[in-house]
Amino acid sequence: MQFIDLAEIEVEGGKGGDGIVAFRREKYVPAGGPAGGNGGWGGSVILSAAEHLQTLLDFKYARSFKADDGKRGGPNNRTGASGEDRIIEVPCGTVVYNGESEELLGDLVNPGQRLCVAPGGKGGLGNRFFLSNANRAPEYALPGLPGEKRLLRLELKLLAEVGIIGLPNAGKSTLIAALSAARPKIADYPFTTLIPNLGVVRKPTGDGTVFADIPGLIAGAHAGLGWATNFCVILSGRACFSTSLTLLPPMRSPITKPSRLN
Ligand SMILES: Nc1nc2c(ncn2[C@@H]2O[C@H](COP(=O)(O)OP(=O)(O)OP(=O)(O)O)[C@@H](O)[C@H]2O)c(=O)[nH]1
Ligand SMILES: [Mg+2]
Repeated sequence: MQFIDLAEIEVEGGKGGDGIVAFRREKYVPAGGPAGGNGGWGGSVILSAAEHLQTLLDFKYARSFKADDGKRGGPNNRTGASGEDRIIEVPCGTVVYNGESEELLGDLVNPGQRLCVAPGGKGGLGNRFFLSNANRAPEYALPGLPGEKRLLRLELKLLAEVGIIGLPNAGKSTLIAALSAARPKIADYPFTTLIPNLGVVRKPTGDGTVFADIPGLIAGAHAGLGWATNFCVILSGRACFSTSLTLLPPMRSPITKPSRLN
């Protein structure tokens, strides 16, 4: 069984700095010639795989990321400073797609692995660049180019063999806390769990089975209601599914016998 956490974000590289028009002005150097520097490169947006992240939840709130612009060129042929890169941390296992063309851009598997998703723009050329025999004093420079802008779709596959699904407040988190070392928040109100919690249930043989406590499902979840909508549940092969239901009156045990689905 795979739970796929999804997020869509917009990334934009920084604009390159503008080239400038300047001339060398020094004592005893008459007509010193053009000396306008080039603009610096715009910063890039870079995704970086981080071990401490487990989900794409952060991207539900922050969805737009832009790197710094490059600085303007300076006089005396000084090139402008490059813009700072914007590093965005994503969980290991995040697969990155272009949100418009659906093209696969990369798969961030190992901690520290990086992927440049929006390169910064090139800085514009200063007037020094245009010096030629035909034009000894060019009075023009080029503006910096814009950085690349992209819509990205991020997908994170969480692997679990057993999913605990049920109505909000049914006792799903209590069940995974009792079975495994996972310590999700448990409280007497619906939608306490907003993201799946994974827990490893040890078998007497020593090896473990990964359980996932899924946010409460409500009628209309397929149309975007509730919090479980971003975690598409894909059943593959012989996935085992245990259901927890709230029984009335509510003080009875909410756990029904696990059923097996193929
Ligand atoms: N009486 C009784 N109460 C229980 C049982 N299991 C859980 N509860 C209580 O039911 C409430 C909800 O439990 P949770 O484990 O947070 O429920 P949940 O299904 O994870 O809820 P959401 O994450 O909000 O969907 C808590 O107050 C629990 O203490 C049970 O077996 N019997
Ligand atoms: Mg819960």
